[in-house]
Amino acid sequence: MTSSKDILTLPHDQLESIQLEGVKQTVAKCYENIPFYRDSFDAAGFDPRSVQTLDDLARAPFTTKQDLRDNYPYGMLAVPLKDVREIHMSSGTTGVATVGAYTDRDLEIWGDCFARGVFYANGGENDVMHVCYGYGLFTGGLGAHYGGVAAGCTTIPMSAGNTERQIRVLREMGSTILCCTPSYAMHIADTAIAMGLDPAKDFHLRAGIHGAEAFSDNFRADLEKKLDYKVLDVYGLTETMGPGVAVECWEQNGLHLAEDHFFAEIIDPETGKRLPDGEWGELVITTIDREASPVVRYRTRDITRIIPGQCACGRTHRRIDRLHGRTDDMLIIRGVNVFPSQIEDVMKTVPELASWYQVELTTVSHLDRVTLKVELEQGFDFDEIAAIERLQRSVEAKMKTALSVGLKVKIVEPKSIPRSEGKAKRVIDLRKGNE
Ligand code: DLL
Repeated sequence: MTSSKDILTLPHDQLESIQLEGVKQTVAKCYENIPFYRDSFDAAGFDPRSVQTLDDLARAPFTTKQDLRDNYPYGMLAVPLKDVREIHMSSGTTGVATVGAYTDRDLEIWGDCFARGVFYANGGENDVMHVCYGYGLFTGGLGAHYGGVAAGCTTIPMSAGNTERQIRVLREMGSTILCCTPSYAMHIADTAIAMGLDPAKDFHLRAGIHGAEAFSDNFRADLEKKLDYKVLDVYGLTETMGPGVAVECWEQNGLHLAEDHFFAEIIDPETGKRLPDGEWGELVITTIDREASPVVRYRTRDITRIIPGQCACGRTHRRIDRLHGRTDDMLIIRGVNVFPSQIEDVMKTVPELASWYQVELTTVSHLDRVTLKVELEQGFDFDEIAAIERLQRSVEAKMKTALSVGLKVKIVEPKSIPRSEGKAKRVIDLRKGNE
């Protein structure tokens, strides 16, 4: 099927008819097959048969990440497990991950949605696509991979890591499209430069499809200069599919939502009320044709807006703006989602540590560096340097296991972290673009 290009230029009123039909089916299916939705719709007095227009959906209750966690592992499935072909999970928070399940058709649609990014980059069968998002439970690797295959690219499943090898393969295979997080793309570029190469000349890249974390316009300009290619932003989340929910086109003026598969609303995160196009708020997504893991009014916590008006590219699917942070305290560290509460959970298992801590995020050669400063519990000897160093290493190892991302632990003297009179400032984000 792969992105029959007609769907991308369908008049918007026709897209809305597709959305209305899909939304009606989604709310009905969720009510029938998922006890969580039956309870939540009943509790809110929301009758799924009452949806006659897209505005009517605003009466349905929201779904949150916590709801998905509470129903881990299979409570949110709308189909029997035998029909689920693949499972992904988002990096767990407080130990419980959220699950995204896919039927054969869901996988096909996923590939189709990411393939749009390839088409937006004017790509296809003449491209060699180098995928170094992580393969595994994270949706980045396989989502991009299915997209590359659906778009007809020669797709290279590199996964992340071993940067020198990435560089060798990029050069030798003549890769033309690079898919990874923007920070990893920058790290590849800088490592290549440090190896004495000029990636603008020695690589053959035309386009990068980068997402999973926010990056500034300056960062993008720097990346484009170093690699002599064009960077397209791709957005997505495990709870609604993975990468490909929205992708930027060659105009680089917002990300086209895949509106034939997702219905998007922007709400005021405080009041929950829908906001008009153009206003910034929280993105809420309802899946239209997701079979295994449909969601109704999922609160993404991501801050964006619908860009009013038509895109110069001529495609009719509405655009969201590049993301402006989140409404919760989730941190995205090298593409991995981390909640401060996960850090606290590990700290609680170590009796020598007090509960006062601070997480400092910095950027070192374009990659996130995380330092956790944590106070020693009173009564333990801070002057025992060797013991403190051993403790630091052991806490680092525990954090790495729990968070799937490495951080540096610095144990500091009791009472040395500044106390605040208001909310404790647990996170100091000194990363470029966040200062
Ligand atoms: O990060 C899916 C993905 C993979 C998107 C590869 C793009 C490329 P999760 O791990 O579930 O899924 O994390 C989802 O990451 O709610 C946003 O806060 C953030 N995020 C994703 N894409 C972008 C982006 C993947 N383009 C969470 N810009 C989302 C800024 C992004 N933040």
